[in-house]
Amino acid sequence: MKIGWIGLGNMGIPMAGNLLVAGYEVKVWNRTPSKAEPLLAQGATLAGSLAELAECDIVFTMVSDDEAVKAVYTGPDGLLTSGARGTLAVDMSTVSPQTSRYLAEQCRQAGFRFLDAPVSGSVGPAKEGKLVIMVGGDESDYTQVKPLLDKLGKLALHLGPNGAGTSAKLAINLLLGITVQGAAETLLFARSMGIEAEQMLTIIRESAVGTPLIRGKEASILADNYPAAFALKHMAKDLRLAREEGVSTPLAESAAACYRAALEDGLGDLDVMAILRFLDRQ
Ligand code: NA7
Repeated sequence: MKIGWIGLGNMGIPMAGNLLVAGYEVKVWNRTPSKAEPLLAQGATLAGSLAELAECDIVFTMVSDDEAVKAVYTGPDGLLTSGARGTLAVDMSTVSPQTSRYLAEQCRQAGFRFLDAPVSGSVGPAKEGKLVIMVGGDESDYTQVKPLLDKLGKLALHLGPNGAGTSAKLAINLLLGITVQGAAETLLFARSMGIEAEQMLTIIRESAVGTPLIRGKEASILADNYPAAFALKHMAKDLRLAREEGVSTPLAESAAACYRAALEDGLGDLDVMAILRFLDRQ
């Protein structure tokens, strides 16, 4: 089976790498081709164009946002210009459910099949093959790709028609955004009353609200250093997309505004936990 992989950012590199480790033949494409180097060293081959990848049996896409994914599929030199027939395209990017349904229709018209299959989990779980994968689309397409999803994640769930995967992803990331901001506010609140971060992190870790998420951020918080495992700009995007779906709950509104302000303050390329630095500045 020939596998194509489009998008070699923080997530795409370790995920495509896991397919190589599992023994699959993987051909890759990235807008900035130099980012493919680590995968070429692992045995991947580099595609000269997006259209070349349509000859693969399954093509994964893992790019930033709605604009990027539309450029890759329906842009002037995009995947769908190739005229290939029957290729299964699996979009693992986080985009709006509306965009997933649009891409599914564009794929259908071009003779491709399409699944939306975004993931929960950042760079660590991506490297370890422990992502949670939420899938929308035809069940038979899901069944075909499931063995590969099992190399990328610890759990893959088929949730319904196209758009169901991205809908579930926006929901889980709403909880992620609220949890991270909640932890940041808790630490600042504690500090204002003389409880230092190290002590408060210990209390959170040992309490019922301690989560692997916050545990994984402890070193960053204590060092005030936020290399992106999941970039803040993506969190701001996901909360914006949730609102565009008509979700309007009190915490969703508040978190969307807060992450947007942090993005405008220049923190977008840092990890989502940098919301702490933003709130501290306020
Ligand atoms: P990154 O590390 O920001 O990587 C984004 C990728 O998307 C990277 O390969 C980019 O190529 C690519 N990209 C961005 N815009 C375009 C356009 N217009 N055309 C083609 N390719 C593009 O994101 P992550 O890997 O952390 O996350 C990926 C998704 O998972 C995202 O939806 C998250 O919300 C969850 P570049 O290397 O810049 O040329």
